[in-house]
Amino acid sequence: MVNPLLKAPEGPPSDVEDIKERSNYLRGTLVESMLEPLSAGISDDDNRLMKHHGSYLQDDRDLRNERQKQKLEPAYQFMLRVRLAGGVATPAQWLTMDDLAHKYGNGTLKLTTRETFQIHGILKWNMKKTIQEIHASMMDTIAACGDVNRNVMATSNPDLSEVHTEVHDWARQLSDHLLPRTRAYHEIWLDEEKVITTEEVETEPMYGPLYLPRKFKIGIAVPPSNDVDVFSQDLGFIAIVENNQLIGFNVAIGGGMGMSHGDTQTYPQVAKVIGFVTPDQILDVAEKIITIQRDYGNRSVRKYARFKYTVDRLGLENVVEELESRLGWKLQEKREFKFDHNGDRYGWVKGVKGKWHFTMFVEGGRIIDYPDYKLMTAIREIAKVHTGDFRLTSNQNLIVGNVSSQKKKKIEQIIEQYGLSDGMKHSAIRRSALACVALPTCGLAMAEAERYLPSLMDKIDEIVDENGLRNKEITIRMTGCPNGCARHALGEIGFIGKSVGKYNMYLGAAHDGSRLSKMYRENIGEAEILNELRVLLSRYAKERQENEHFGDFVIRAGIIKETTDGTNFHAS
Ligand code: SRM
Ligand code: SF4
Repeated sequence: MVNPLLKAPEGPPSDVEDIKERSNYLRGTLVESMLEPLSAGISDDDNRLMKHHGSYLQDDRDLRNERQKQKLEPAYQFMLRVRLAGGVATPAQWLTMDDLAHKYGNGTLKLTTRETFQIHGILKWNMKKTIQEIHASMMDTIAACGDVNRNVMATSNPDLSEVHTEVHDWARQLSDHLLPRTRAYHEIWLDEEKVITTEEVETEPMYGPLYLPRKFKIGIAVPPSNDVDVFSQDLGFIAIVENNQLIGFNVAIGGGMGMSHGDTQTYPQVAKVIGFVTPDQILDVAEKIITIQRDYGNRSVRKYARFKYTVDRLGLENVVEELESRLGWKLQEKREFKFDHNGDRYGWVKGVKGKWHFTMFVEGGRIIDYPDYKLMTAIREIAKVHTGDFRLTSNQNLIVGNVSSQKKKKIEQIIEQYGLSDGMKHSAIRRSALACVALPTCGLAMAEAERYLPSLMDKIDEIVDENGLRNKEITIRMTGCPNGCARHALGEIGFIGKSVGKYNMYLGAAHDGSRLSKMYRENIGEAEILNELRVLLSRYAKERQENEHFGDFVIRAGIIKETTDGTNFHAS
């Protein structure tokens, strides 16, 4: 039963709606575009569809001006993102990704903030081969981007291994259950023969022919770790564990990070907990929530189309009522839970069944061989002997997971030989820092993030040391634009790129990822950032209460006003 009072916003459909409608279930003219020999790029329309296949056309922005001067087309290349539910990959899959990055990409791998791999720099002519090799390694890139449910995240840190295994399995099931049903991907990239020939017979039972108004994201957290930033998800599940048994999940809806500079109708939002469900109910809950967004999301203006705006516009209670009506049953009362942090816990930890897990710090999530730190080679060496798994964390780090006691010694040797535990020598604040990709590949970046943050952190570390805060975990999040790919608004200190070298600075998010930050300074460069931090961190060192986190301190000390909800994120 659909509530007749609920309505989608009126207005003409956006251009992307039109492209999807004409695409014949995400096919468009991708086959022709990929074969077109005169350009390394593809048409705008096909690029919109390409996202649903896990890829974006990009160009190397470092080369843009020079190529323009030379009247050459931009240095087109593709970014490819893998669907990897819960971020778990086998050693063989790791080796495939490493190999593909060297053969067809820019020789590096990016571990993303949603627990998966990206390869940058793939030329059009190599895209099909790359996707086929990923497929042969039992992975795919379907729905890694686009107006569909994206990679499903799950808490990676394996201190409670048995529950984690179950939770990862639910992440996989959600990911599979919510996949688009079109065979377009298989036909275009894997040369599957087209069996269905008319649009009448091919259907998308859940999404419909227009898919969703916008991307949709799901994450599962296992308290006390909120590493997946469950409140930033369109749909978050919080595992409820009693006597070491997973009894179900609290359901949280309507989170999201993106916004646009200067448009206060766009804002980051935290998801709200609406009730509790048992494990066997989560597929149904996810599906029905997605259909609510399908039916009521804004298909006219994409920047207002995320589910968080749908929830805020319709009203949380109405959305819950609609959900229960579609489910045909009621959610149970939400259960108690407590998060401590949203970061990773580094080093070795012993899980169940005698298996060990090693979490390593990967700055900016970039797997690369630096001149004096052969990170990529080291992990390749581990993958060659490892019999457990790799877990990509939502903080862009890596866990060598499920190491048997027999293999531990060998893996420890490699870790030592290549200095993989050296990350632990960094300050806790540096280990808690995230940066999105930004320049040179991201077409939307207004400022640097991943390439710049390490040098800024060198300077912040000096301030940290001057104030005796080396072991104090404070989360820092930097993004090259307000889209928030490193979940900037949930960093105790956040930086959003405004223009080259200039950032808006945010303070006051909760250390456990439950409260958003607020803007503290606008459009400042490095000197001002460091001046501000010198004062703030010195005050924190002297005035903080026992166990008080930085994000809470700045509010108590009256330095910044608390953001109680996304709708007052912009209020000073
Ligand atoms: Fe993101 C768009 C990279 C996580 C919000 N994001 C992009 C694009 C594809 C740029 C574009 O549209 O042309 C970036 C590609 C850069 C590149 O060169 O690789 C990009 N996003 C990333 C990654 C790789 C950042 C990273 O350093 O890890 C993350 C890949 C995640 C994944 O594996 O699926 C990534 N993006 C996020 C997150 C964090 C999360 O999901 O937990 C967010 C904030 C949460 C959210 O969605 O609300 C995020 N990305 C966006 C947005 C803003 C969406 C909005 O609501 O307005 C955009 C722009 C858009 O969609 O129009 C965007
Ligand atoms: Fe690009 Fe902006 Fe996302 Fe950074 S936050 S990767 S600059 S879209």
